[in-house]
Amino acid sequence: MTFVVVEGPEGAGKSTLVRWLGTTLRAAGREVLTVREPGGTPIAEAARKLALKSRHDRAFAAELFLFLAARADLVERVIRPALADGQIVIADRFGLSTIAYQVAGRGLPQADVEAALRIATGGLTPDLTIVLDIPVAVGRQRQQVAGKVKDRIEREDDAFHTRVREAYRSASGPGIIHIDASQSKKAVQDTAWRAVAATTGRALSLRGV
Ligand code: T5A
Repeated sequence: MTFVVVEGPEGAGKSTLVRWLGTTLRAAGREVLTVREPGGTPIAEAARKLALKSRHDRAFAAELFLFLAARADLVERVIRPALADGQIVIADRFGLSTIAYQVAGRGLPQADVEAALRIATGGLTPDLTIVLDIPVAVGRQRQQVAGKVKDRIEREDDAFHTRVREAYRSASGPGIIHIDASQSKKAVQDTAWRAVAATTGRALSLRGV
């Protein structure tokens, strides 16, 4: 069981990389589950709609708990069972998104958010977190070219998204790697693949497989 998370600002190429890793690992004979946050269960999809699409103004703490409600349901009902079943789980966003957007972006207190995060995840942490870095303007342009309709958070100004980007750039800790996502898709995939192969290989050998 290996838990891989792909993180980064808007338009960095997370979904593209998650799809590619899933396809490539399956082709290599691995059982893989890909998920995207927020979402992946009926409750999490409902929370996603409220967090990103609702026209109603909300307290920033209310927004935080919508993302955490989505995560709690996804972790308990989908991610943990898949990991227990021996699958590789690849998530498009996880806890670092909450630190980047709700702490750095919205200004909520980090220690309190981290405590709430632990409740939502039951302490589950990724084996590998791949942080894609992209300048705000380049990410926005990629989304525009892809025809993406802006959600509530994407409509925030450049100062907000610059704080988010800087939070990602300063993220460090066990299993966190950074990739310059302004490179070609192939260059990003090659670097990510080396990290995933090293992580899944280590996890497998630890289990004596
Ligand atoms: N949020 C989420 C919080 O505030 N707190 C939280 O705790 C969580 C979990 C989710 C929103 O919720 C917020 C953050 C977000 O605002 P979303 O709709 O799921 O929103 O959207 P994003 O995660 O932001 O995903 P995007 O689709 O905007 O960006 P991606 O997934 O990073 O980019 P992707 O892969 O769709 O690629 C965009 C375009 O770029 C191209 C792709 O082909 C595509 O056209 N591309 C590249 N082009 C050139 N070179 C490369 N290397 C490329 N890689 C991809």
